[in-house]
Parts: sequence; structure tokens; C-alpha cells
Amino acid sequence: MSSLGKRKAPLERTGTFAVDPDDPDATVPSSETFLEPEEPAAKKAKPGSREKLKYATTTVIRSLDGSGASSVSLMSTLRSASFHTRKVLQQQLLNEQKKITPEVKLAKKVLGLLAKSFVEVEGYDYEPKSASHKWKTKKNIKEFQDLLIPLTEAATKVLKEDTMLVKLQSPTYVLGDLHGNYKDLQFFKKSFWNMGIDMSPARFLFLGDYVDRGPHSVELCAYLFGLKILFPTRVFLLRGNHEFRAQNGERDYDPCFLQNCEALFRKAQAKKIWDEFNNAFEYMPLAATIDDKIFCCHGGIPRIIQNELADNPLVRLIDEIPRPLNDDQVDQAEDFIAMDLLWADPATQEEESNTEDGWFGVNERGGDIIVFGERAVQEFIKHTGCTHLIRAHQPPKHGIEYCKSARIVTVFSSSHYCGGFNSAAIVLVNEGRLRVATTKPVVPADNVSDESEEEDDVIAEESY
Ligand SMILES: [Mn+2]
Repeated sequence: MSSLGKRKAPLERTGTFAVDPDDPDATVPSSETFLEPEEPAAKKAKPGSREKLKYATTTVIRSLDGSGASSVSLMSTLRSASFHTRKVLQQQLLNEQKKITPEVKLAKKVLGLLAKSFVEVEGYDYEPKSASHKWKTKKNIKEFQDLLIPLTEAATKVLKEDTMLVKLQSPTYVLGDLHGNYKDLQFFKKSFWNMGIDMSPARFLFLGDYVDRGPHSVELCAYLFGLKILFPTRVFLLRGNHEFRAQNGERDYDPCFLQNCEALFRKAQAKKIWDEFNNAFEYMPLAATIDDKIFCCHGGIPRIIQNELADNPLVRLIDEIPRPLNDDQVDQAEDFIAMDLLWADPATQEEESNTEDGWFGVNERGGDIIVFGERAVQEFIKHTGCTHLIRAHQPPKHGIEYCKSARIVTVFSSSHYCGGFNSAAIVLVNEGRLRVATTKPVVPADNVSDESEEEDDVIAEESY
């Protein structure tokens, strides 16, 4: 007998796996599953009809090398132009004959300045507390400073236009926590929108936590605000739990966003710029859906789902959350919807037994923060009609993690978080599939023995 039947796993982490979400015994795919080769024939898409799109947990994982090379195949999957994606792109190009407003000019100036004058430090290798980029001259920093307050005002204007729950259509890329990691954001830019957002048929959805912990929160936020102003219907910036003054002014995060501002600008000006960015954060939407099937937010399922929601669909309750939304309103709101969307985590196996019949339980992050269990996930699916939840907020080792019968997908887009060893990941939602690309594993696979790789390690020890 030949050994052809017994496939040997290739070394690179590339492949697909599928889990039946309706099978309660379905197990969470382990990293080993990533080693399966890709299915030869992609599921045939049904073009045109959004209603027909059904998302199964069939995920393609590819590792990006330093040049982003593997993403080329991910991009060409999208570009090679199914009828559906071609139609979307054509329509967008027709719809978006851009007017040159003062805001557009300003955004272009900010992005231009960053591209030209904020340059990568040679030899940078993600050492904790060190900078990946630096400004060429002091004059450049002053130019940057002078643009920031008008930039936050222009960003506020476009953020206000988004509903609190944004309804998107595929194709959409979804990115998780960035935490001032400008280098990884630029890596994703190079790989996925290097020719410009408008040259991609996709939308770009960011799940929040742009600031704190990393070296370049100010430049990263300025970059994203620039994109949002230039492409308000293509780029969407959800709010994370760090887009609040009580978090991003907290020096324990070392550096927090305020410290990033102080390192760049004189003290009074730093405080003012930090404050203006926070004013803009108060208008960021809290959730999104893609094709009415994929629900996206930073943290997780709100506990209000345990109440009868027949007359008050969750979507409407989220849309009714008033803006500007500040720290006090999140903590004091009786229904905790905003707080749970921003802070909740899926219950671990261990925590599941401490939930109330699989609904909700205490989160070790403290305060009133909750974990959501199996039952909460099932009811959430029933109430919203969504089949999956893509969220961020926790750093999985490979940048991506599945739980609750693969209904819940955690994506994190900042590698080496807090000096750790996680990869960064990005999800593409399109044509009934979630495709995932991750950066190269931080620790070479050969150096990791199976015994030492415990499942619990998936969540870093840091508080986030
Ligand atoms: Mn978070």
C-alpha cells in the first residue's frame, strides 16, 4: 500500500477546517487543525443574492511572510473576481467620485506626512518599550501636531454619520486590537490596501483598542482617522474598551495613550490633543454586522440577551445608545449593553461551569465585567439571526482563536503584544467563508514542544 492516503502535514500553517456549528459536541479547532491542506475546490459562490449567503465556519489560514507574500493569494482570491466582488467594486467606483473638501485635503496631508516623515527604525525587532518608527525631524513633529486637532474634529464629523450598529456587506476585512503597533498596521496596509482603500473591493472594519501598551498610539490613530475621513463608507472604526479616558490616561499601561502624547508634544499641548482624540472616540460605533450574518464588536455578547427581547431587538437597543458616550455612562447604564459589547469575554471551559446555566458569569478582569457561556451564544444566534461573532479583546497565540463550537472568533492584529509571542491576524469575510491570514508564528514551530504548548496559554497573562 502506498502512503498516499495518509497525508503528511506540511510545515507551513496553511489549510482549511470546518466545524458544524449546530453540533453541540463539535470541538474547537486546535492549532494542529491548521496543518490540514486546503480544500481543492472552493465552495461555489451564489452571486448577487445577499440573502443566499450563509456563513459556515470554513476558514482558510495562511501565514504571511515578511513581505506579506502569502496575502497575494488571499487578495487574488478576492480580486480574481467572482461576479459578486466585481459587481461590488464597480458599484463603489461609480458611487465614490470624491469631492475635495477641506477635510479630505487635511486627511491627505496627515497620511502624506506620516508616509514621508514617520519612518521605520532600522533593525527594530519588537523589543518591548522601544519605538518601531521615528520622526525624521523636530519640524515634522510640529507639522504633525498642528494637524491633529483639526483632524480629530473632521473625524468626529464622519464618525457621527455611522449608526451605533453599522450594517456592512461583504467582502469585508476585519482587524482586531492594534494597541499603538504602527509597524503591524503598516504591514497589513502593505499586504491588503497598498494601492489605496478605493482600489480594493472590500470594506475594512477595525474592532477597537487602537491605543495604549504600544509605542505609537498617536500616529496609529491619526492614520486611521485619515482613512476614515477619506473613505467614510469603506473604513469603519469600532470602539474598544481602551478608547476611554479612564483607560488611555492610565499610566499603568506604560505607555498609555496620554504618555505617547507627552513623549511627542509639550505637556499642555499633549493633554489637549489627548483630550480631543478622546472626544472623537466618544462617537465611535460599538458594533457591526456583515451581511446580517456576522456580528462584530470588541468584547462580547451583552447580558441583556437573557431578557425577553422579542419587542426590542438587540440591534435597535444598540442603535439607541446615546452619543457622546463617556466612561460614566458606560459604568452606570442599567442594561450594561455598551459595557458588555466593549468588555465581555467568552467563558473558558473552566468558567463555563461557573455561569448561570451557561448564560453569564463573573469575569476575572473584575468590576462588573462578565463572561458569556454556551447558552448565551445559542440565544444570541437565535435572537439576532447572526451565525457568528467576530470579536477582539484577547490575544490568541496565533492571532486567531475559535470557541463555542466555532461560533465565536477572536482576532487580534498586533503581534508581540506586551513583549509576548503572539502573531497578528486579519479575517476576510466573503462568499460564505471566513478566511484568515496570520503573520508568521513568532516562535519557530520547531522550538515549541507539544507538551509545553498548553491551551490555556492562548490568553496572555497581562491584563488588557
Ligand atoms: Mn480590549
